[in-house]
Parts: sequence; C-alpha cells; structure tokens
Amino acid sequence: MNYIKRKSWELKESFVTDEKFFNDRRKFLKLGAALAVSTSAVMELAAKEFTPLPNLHYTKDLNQNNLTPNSYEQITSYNNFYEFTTSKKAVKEKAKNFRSEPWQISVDGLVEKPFILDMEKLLKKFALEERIYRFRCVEGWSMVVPWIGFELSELIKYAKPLSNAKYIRFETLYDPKQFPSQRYGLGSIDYPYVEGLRMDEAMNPLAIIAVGLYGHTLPPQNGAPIRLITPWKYGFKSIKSIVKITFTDTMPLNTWRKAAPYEYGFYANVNPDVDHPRWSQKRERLLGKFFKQDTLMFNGYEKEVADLYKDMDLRKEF
Ligand SMILES: Nc1nc2c(c(=O)[nH]1)N[C@H]1C(S)=C(S)[C@@H](COP(=O)(O)O)O[C@H]1N2
Ligand SMILES: [Mo]
Repeated sequence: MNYIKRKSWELKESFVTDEKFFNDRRKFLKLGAALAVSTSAVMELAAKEFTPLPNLHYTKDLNQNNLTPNSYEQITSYNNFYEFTTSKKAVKEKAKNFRSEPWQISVDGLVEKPFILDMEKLLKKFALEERIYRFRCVEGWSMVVPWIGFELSELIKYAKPLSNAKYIRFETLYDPKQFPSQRYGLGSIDYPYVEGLRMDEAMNPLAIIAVGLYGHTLPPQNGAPIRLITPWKYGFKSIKSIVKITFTDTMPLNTWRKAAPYEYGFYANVNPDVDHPRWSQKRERLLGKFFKQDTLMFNGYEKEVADLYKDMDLRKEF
C-alpha cells in the first residue's frame, strides 16, 4: 500500500474521527507541533479518504464530460444489494466475507454453442478500460463512479448469438449460504435477481460489464466480481454478481418489474418527466451533496442512446 495514502487513512482513523480530541484545540495544536507539521497540513491529509491501490490494468477514461467521481468511501458504503440486506449502509459490513473466487459465468440460450467462462480467463480475454459514469438510482440518489470494465458488445460478439436472439438476460448468483435474504426470503423480491436488455441496447457502447472501480477489482458490496452497468438507466438494471447470461427471443421478466409492475418497467430509462408513482424523478441527491440537482434525460446520455427509443412512448414503456 502507498505510504502516504496509508498515513492519511491512519490519521483519519486514529485522530480526526475522534471528535472529543479534535475539538480540544490545544491538544490538537500540540500534536501538530509534535509531528512538525502545520495544523492545516494535518487536516488536509486527514481529509483524504481511503482508496485502494489499483490491481487492474486498464486504459484511462479521458473524462470528456468532466465528471468528478464520488470518493471510494462513498461508492462502497451506500449500496443496494438486497441479497445481503435492504439497509444501504449495512451492505458493506454484511458483504465483507462474500466469496467471489473462484467464479464462473455460463453463457447459454440462443448462441452458436453454450459455454462457461472462468472469471480469470475473462479478465485476460477482454482489454479493460475506465469509464467514468453518472449512476442514478430510481430512489432519487446518484453518484459518479470510475468503473473498470469492457463493453458488453465485446462479450456479445464473443458469445456469437443466433439471429433470432432479441434480448439478453442476466442472473445473479443464487447461494442462500452466502446471501442471508435468499435464506430468509427478505427484501420482497424473488431470487435469483434477474435483469435484461434488448439486444440493440446491449450493443450500445455505453453498456459495460464492470469488474472494478477506482482501478481495483470490485468489492463485494458493489457486485463482485462482475456486474452490468447501463448508465442511462436506473441503477436497478445494473445487476450484480452475475453467474448466467442467456440470449433469448422473449423479453426477460426482470426482478423489480416482477415485484411491482406498476412501479418498475423493463426499460427503466432515467427520465425526469416520468415520475415514479410514489415520488418525482425530476431531481436527485448526489452522494455527499446537501442540495438536490436536476435529473437529466437518459441521465445525461441522450446523445448516445435517444435513437434506441425514438419510436417508443416513454410514458407507456417506462
Ligand atoms: N443482484 C442485485 N443487483 C443489484 C441490486 C440488488 O439488490 N441485487 N440492486 C440494484 C440497485 S437498486 C442499484 S441502485 C444498484 C446499486 O449499485 P451500487 O451498490 O454499486 O451503488 O445495484 C443494482 N443491482
Ligand atoms: Mo436502485
């Protein structure tokens, strides 16, 4: 681990989060002197948050949209992963012993030949790149994440789907031993978690298979070891911990649509003009910000994806 980073992390842990100590200005200044650094330098160091050192090789995103990523801490401490718990702040702790190694993904359905992909092999087969994307949960919060992954279209080409394959269906691991909600039937959804895309959506260059964030392999709470990311759609489309990919000619019944069809559709495109039946989708709270910001059509990716839906009534097919 990088020395400076570790030092800042330790400072944060041992001193600054200790409010009593922090508030005792005299002691604090004495400490500053002892360390032979100014108070502001201590505070600046302390303000830096933990980010793991990269363990993946990847090409950097040029970040032409000039997005400012949320911190690693924010992205990995506030999660939706119902298999562990419905409490966003508790996922990280409940998921910490998740075994995502070894991991296999079966690819089947309307393909030339079904096959099984080893996670290790997959990481060698596809060149990784960083994608800094906006991410908008249907609940009204959002973040900016530097994902590491590869285009879903690459995987599709590799899988050689038949011409009658119109949709792609994804399934999360079913393992009640590891996922408490699968054991106890919690979260008011069916398991395994299922998602799907129309083939032309799946082929869009924005759709990626993510295997990391901040240059490091995905932590369990964010869907280790492999998940989908479709940044123009609400977060629930971005299915985690995938073990099965099926090419099909019928629209997959995705988990949230199955649970509440009047509230969640198949497309789930981010759309500030189509409210959720129980709340407005016009605005969102970016993690770490106090004031809400406007939600953008297709989450700011209109130029890239609007064409996919030009003949659709987005109110009916939400
Ligand atoms: N298997 C599975 N995938 C899932 C979920 C889930 O509960 N289970 N939650 C979804 C929802 S609602 C959101 S907002 C995102 C959250 O991703 P994050 O925790 O990485 O922010 O994951 C999506 N993928
Ligand atoms: Mo979500």
